[in-house]
Amino acid sequence: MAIPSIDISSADNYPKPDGIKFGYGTAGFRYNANILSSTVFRVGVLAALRSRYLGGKVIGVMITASHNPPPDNGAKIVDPAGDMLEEAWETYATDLANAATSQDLADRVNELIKNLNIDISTPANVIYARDSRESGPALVKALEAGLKAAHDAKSTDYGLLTTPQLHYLVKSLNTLKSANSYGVPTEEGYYKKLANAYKKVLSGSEPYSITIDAANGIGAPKVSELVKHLEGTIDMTLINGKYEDPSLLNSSCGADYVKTNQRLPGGLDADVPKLKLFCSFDGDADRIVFFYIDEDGKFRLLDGDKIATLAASFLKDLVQETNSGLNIGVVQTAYANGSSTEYLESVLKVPVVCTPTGVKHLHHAAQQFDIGVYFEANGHGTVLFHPDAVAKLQTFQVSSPAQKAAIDTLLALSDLVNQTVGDALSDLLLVLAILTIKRWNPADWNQSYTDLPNRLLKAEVRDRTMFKVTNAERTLVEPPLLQSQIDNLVQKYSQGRSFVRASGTENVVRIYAEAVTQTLADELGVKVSHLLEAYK
Ligand code: 16G
Ligand code: ZN
Repeated sequence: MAIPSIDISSADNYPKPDGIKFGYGTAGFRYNANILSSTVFRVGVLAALRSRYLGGKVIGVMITASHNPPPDNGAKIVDPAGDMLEEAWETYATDLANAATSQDLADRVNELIKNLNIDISTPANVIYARDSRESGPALVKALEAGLKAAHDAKSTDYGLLTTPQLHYLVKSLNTLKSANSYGVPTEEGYYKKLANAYKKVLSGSEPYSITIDAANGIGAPKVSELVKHLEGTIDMTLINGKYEDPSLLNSSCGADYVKTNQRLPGGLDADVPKLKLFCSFDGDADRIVFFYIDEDGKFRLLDGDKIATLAASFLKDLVQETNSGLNIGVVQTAYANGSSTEYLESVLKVPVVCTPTGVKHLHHAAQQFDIGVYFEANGHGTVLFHPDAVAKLQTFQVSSPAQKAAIDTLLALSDLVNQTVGDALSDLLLVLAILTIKRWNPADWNQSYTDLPNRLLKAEVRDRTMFKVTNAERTLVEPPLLQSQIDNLVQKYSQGRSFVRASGTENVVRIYAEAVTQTLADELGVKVSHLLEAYK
């Protein structure tokens, strides 16, 4: 008789709610926490299978709903290299989550084992952590039950972490004792790696002063810990740091609030000093945006596009000094402001690739360069240093002190910047390092290019799956004719650009419009959204 793949009796404790179809989307599963326990149990089962399928490599599971409101939660699986779950397995995750009964679940699991030829006697190894949400501990119990039901997978609970810290641990554990070991696989190891790299890049500089809005999330205690390791090399003030009160999470604060509303987060004094740098994390600290008040008292956002251009221009200069011939590219999505793309291509002369929305797409495209900078406008992103490029720099024959200094800085940056996923803490240090070296205040940073006015709208439609896109989401192929109607509108606007795509996280279609003035961008956006009324 075949060995039963999972212990059905414990699956019975986590029945799937009726009438809901779960989907593993760009950011894993994300729903109201009340309906999530069956799904998280099954994530445990799948993570154990994934680990066995990969010969016992360490797989991560993060319990978080990022910038969503406090009642939500979610789960995402981290692959051995610290990147996102392989796409084919997203389908398996969705399939298991939707099994109606425990028996149905066991059948689907058996089928997977058979189809993928998984040896279930291979020991599985899964690590997990959660953000600061109230529902976290109960969902961790469901996850542990799923891991146990899947033939007692070996597992380690890392408690409260930011999402990128868990990614770091997964990669570090899987590269332990190898020639290219990523880091010491502990939370302490993470802080030390970042702090040492920062100190190397910035020896002897004055500490840069910044106020951090931590969205009342897990980023608050973690950035405070990081700052301790930085030993006075940054001058940080923390606001919205009440992570112990989960009802405050992302409430009128955090990266999503600041980016969407283009305004200061709550929790600041009325009198905000001008030209002082601020930043906001999201709820699990994998996303960051910066901002400041300019000399005229106006709020100015420095979003993912501004981070990408700052990093690309700095890295390009450094690479030139090394004379190493390494190439640099930038990866953006259709939401990147047209001015940023223009600046990268025409002024910096850096190649730009556009991919569909979602970190995994940008990440894969960035891996094609020696140094790949990727950022979504919303502040998700990082800089990837290709392992061959790092090896080349490490063994490079230097001929001048300037060249050596540039190589040392690049190598330190490859340690400073999280190589697994966008990381608010690591991106924060990257930006501060560049601003310190350039002696720039936020206005100096902002003046590289001026954003084109833009407008983001959403529309409810009867079925968002009918909106099919191509060309990295910039062109609709279905419904027929809609794209040519949009094109007809766009050509009437100076510097006009607009596209429509179905959201991956909400039941809506998003409309983006850009034009030479705010009035025109608004008008174009509204006109395009009128076109969508036919699909209500
Ligand atoms: C998810 C993605 C984020 C993307 C957003 C788009 C990850 C980790 N997160 O949150 O990168 O910007 O979805 O949302 O990939 P939308 O599909 O609703 O526009
Ligand atoms: Zn996040």
